[in-house]
Amino acid sequence: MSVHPGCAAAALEPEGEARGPFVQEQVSGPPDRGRVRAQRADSPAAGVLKQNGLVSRLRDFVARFAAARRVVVFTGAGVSQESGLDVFRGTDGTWSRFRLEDLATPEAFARDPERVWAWYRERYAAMRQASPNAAHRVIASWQERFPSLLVVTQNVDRLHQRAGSRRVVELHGTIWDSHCARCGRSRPTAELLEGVAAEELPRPCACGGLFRPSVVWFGEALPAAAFSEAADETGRSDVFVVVGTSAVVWPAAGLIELAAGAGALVVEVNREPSALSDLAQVALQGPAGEILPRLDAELAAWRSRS
Ligand code: BJW
Ligand code: ZN
Repeated sequence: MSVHPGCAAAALEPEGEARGPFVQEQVSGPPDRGRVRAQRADSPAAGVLKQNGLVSRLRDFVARFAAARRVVVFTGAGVSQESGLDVFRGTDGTWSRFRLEDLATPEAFARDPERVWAWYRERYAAMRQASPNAAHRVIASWQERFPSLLVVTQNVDRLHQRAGSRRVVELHGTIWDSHCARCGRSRPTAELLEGVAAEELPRPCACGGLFRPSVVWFGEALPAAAFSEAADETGRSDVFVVVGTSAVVWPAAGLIELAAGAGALVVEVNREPSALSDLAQVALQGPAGEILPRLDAELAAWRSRS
């Protein structure tokens, strides 16, 4: 079953009494993986939901989620978009303005470290200023519902931690730390940038090497311990919630296939259909900062009823 956009809440109203602006319509797929799309309530499709049994299937989804013992939330840049941070892909994304080969590869840094640092300095400033949004807060609150909850993020902004998430795996590193590209010595990015003019490089390491942000660039391996913890938990998860990622960057995106193959209920939350929409059994389409609070309300309502 796949649900668009953000309609679990409406669909879980008593049959035929969908709340809010959306109703659902089954448009395709076998019985156990039918695709459901939301329509405006005034569309000709209104009322279809009651006839095809989707309400009870959506109830099953919330029931299965609420009963989960092991939950993994996997996030990408979209979860921080409502905190004012840029996503990478799409018409407004970073890669529509810059070439990733100039900014996010070790070769780019070797060629032009000033340019790479100028970009990271700007992003670091934006990330420092940003605050967690409703999506980060709901995810953090799920630790109380699901004590073993693990957040696996591709983001380098630390907004999950700032929202209170305690178990966070950073697959692509963090912008808050930097390390020497030669000897590996680590320093907080804030210290490196303090008192350094915008166009200058941070002071080099004692070994003479250049410091660089501790993020994972294209062609670099992901931190082994982080990836292995993420993969272990993913393989054991009952529910795997994917929020705000285009799911095109590997090996991170492979976790979604791992979850689906291991039998987890894969739930997608995204503004748009993505590369993984076919793998997800439930796809909630809309801004994460709106969808996750609605989903959370459904989980709370389910718990209080049962
Ligand atoms: C909303 C929303 C809202 C918007 N609400 N939703 C096949 C197999 C394996 C690897 C490869 C492969 N083919 C190619 C590769 C190599 C490469 C790769 O994957 N390339 C693909 C692009 C083709 N992978 C790598 O190089 C990785 N390393 C590797 O493979 O190493 C091998 C190795 C082994 C051993 C030794 C040595 C090497 C490394 C990948 C590193 C990615 N780095 C970046 C930059 C990080 C640093 C930084 O941030 O500064 O990571 S690139 C960028 O993409 C960043 C992100 O974490 C990552 C993923 O992007 P994300 O988060 O999905 O963002 P978007 O913008 O793509 O999507 C946002 C989504 O949100 C959209 O869907 C919107 O609709 C949605 N959205 N607003 C909800 N409000
Ligand atoms: Zn060094």
